[in-house]
Amino acid sequence: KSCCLVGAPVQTGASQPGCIMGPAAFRTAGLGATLTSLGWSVEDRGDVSMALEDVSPHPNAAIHHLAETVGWITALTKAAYDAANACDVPVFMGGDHSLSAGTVAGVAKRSKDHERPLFLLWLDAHPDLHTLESTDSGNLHGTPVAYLTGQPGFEAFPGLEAPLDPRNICMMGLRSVDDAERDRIAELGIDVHDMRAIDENGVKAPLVAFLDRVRAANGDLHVSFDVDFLDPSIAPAVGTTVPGGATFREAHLIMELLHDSGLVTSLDLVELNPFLDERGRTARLMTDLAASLFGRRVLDRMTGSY
Ligand code: DIR
Ligand code: MN
Ligand code: MN
Ligand code: MN
Repeated sequence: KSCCLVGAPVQTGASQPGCIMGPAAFRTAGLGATLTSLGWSVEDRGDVSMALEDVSPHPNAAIHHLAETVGWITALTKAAYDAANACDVPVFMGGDHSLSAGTVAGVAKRSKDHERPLFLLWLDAHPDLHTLESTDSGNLHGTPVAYLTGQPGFEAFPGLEAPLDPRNICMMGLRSVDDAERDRIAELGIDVHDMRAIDENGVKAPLVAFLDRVRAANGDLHVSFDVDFLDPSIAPAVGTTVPGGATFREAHLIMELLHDSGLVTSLDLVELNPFLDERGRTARLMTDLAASLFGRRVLDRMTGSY
């Protein structure tokens, strides 16, 4: 089985700089060598680069870096489509979460070519469901899921060839949801497991139920993993920490169940800001979590601490 690494050094969707260093931190943490050691054939396709798009300013004055974000989404849609055609499982190393508007659009186009429905597992403290009208922060990393499900108000973004069915999305880990996003979750019928639900039910039952749906539909599965899904005590290198996140064991169990399912066809690792960290701790944790998704088992795991 083959996987390819694609760097997406995007930081214009976030409020503070640093995610530009994410792909370099994943490479420094040895993501490629780790996946090779697990028996995968790995190709590092380098970093995608962005060309500024000519977009007019949006009436919502809070929005910043719209032209850059549209440029990234355009470039990443194409890069993700090409990567999904070049290897079994592309891994997109971010970069802030605005990049997923491009990576998911690109892999969705490939799923459409193969007449397979695309499912999306969104591991995040936030639902990232703002439209350009509803965002108060103006940080475009808060918008990809609204764009990908074809919500109105994204005229400035590239036209979507294959919008996602909101019923094919499962979100886990939510604990910071804005009012407009809360309304949209209800309206779209997205399958949401917030931290309260995880506290009560654990991660296994809801994840297995979702994976059963993916399998029954013969679907492709994209996993979008925001560092802030994790508790800040184990993953401090992210610009938007929210207390009460997933534990080390919950996160590894999710990755192990995903591996066992054999269903994952693409992965984003996003929002890593190595500037906020010490000694690459969070990059190394994210790399180990990716290793579990690619087949490392508990009895093979390295000893040591973060
Ligand atoms: C907030 C935070 N909902 C916003 N979103 C973040 O700015 O729209 N997403 N941090 O990852
Ligand atoms: Mn996010
Ligand atoms: Mn988040
Ligand atoms: Mn569910």
